[in-house]
Amino acid sequence: MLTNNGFPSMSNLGTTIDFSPTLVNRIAQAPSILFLTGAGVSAESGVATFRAADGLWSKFRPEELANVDAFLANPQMVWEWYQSRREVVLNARPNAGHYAMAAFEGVIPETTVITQNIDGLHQEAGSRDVVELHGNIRKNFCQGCGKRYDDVDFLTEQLVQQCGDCGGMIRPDVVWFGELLPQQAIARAEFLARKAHVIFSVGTSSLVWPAAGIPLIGLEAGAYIVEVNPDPTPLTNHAHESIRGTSGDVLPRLLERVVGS
Ligand code: BJW
Ligand code: ZN
Repeated sequence: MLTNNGFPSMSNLGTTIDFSPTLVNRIAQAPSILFLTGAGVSAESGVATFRAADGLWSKFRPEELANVDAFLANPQMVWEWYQSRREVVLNARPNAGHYAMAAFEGVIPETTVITQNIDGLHQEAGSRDVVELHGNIRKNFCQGCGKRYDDVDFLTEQLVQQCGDCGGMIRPDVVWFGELLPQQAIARAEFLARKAHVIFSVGTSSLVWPAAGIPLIGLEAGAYIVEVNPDPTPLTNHAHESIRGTSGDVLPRLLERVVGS
């Protein structure tokens, strides 16, 4: 039984999932696997997703909040929105899905997590190799001169902060629509996708690019593509397998199945 790394004992799990032998064998023999994750992975930690009926974008329009023009036009509004989300993230804890992905490292040492999430929960769960495509809400930088403010805790600041060097506005270190992804992160993600033997797309709607293209790059290079999501996405028709369920439910069971194989 696997109870290391903090994720729950499998003995209490209810109905079984019949994972395909092909999938189990592929994972057991894979020199490297890759998890591409999205907001759904943190849903079971209480962090809202974006595009669900009750998700963030149902209450707030992305074009008003998640792009640089919105920030320049109304910095205070955007700052407050991120402050409220920071509070949620800092109070959230990793869930069984995060812990299972971290524990896969004990089975396949070359396990990488490429995440669109900005909450840092994969690292908190113990994943050692995490590539953040869309930044990290815990960090900040100056919109004017780029100076980093990573170690400054702005959590209690209600007003948008100004840079001590240039007087510019300080913003969260997240990637907004129309902005380039951190070049090193996307380059490494594409490199890893080309060499991974199994790629999991977990908890993402596969709508936002270039992240949505990562499994497709892997597919072209010969990887076995597996989607874990309660709902279909544009990736579904390209994936070798789609497992309909939540990451916190499916991934610990899959890990146990692979370890027991
Ligand atoms: C569960 C679950 C459970 C629920 N378990 N699952 C090519 C074609 C078309 C457009 C473009 C393109 N290339 C670039 C673009 C433009 C744009 C884009 O993709 N637009 C599309 C939306 C049309 N991309 C960009 O602008 C990117 N920049 C860029 O490409 O620069 C160069 C360029 C610029 C302009 C033109 C061309 C090139 C930047 C993208 C930045 C995205 N930023 C955000 C906000 C981050 C900050 C913040 O948090 O506020 O990132 S948007 C938002 O979406 C966030 C997420 O990371 C991202 C993805 O969302 P995700 O994670 O998939 O969440 P949801 O809510 O959509 O889905 C959750 C899923 O989980 C669902 O499927 C559920 O079913 C499932 N689920 N519970 C498992 N328990
Ligand atoms: Zn500055």
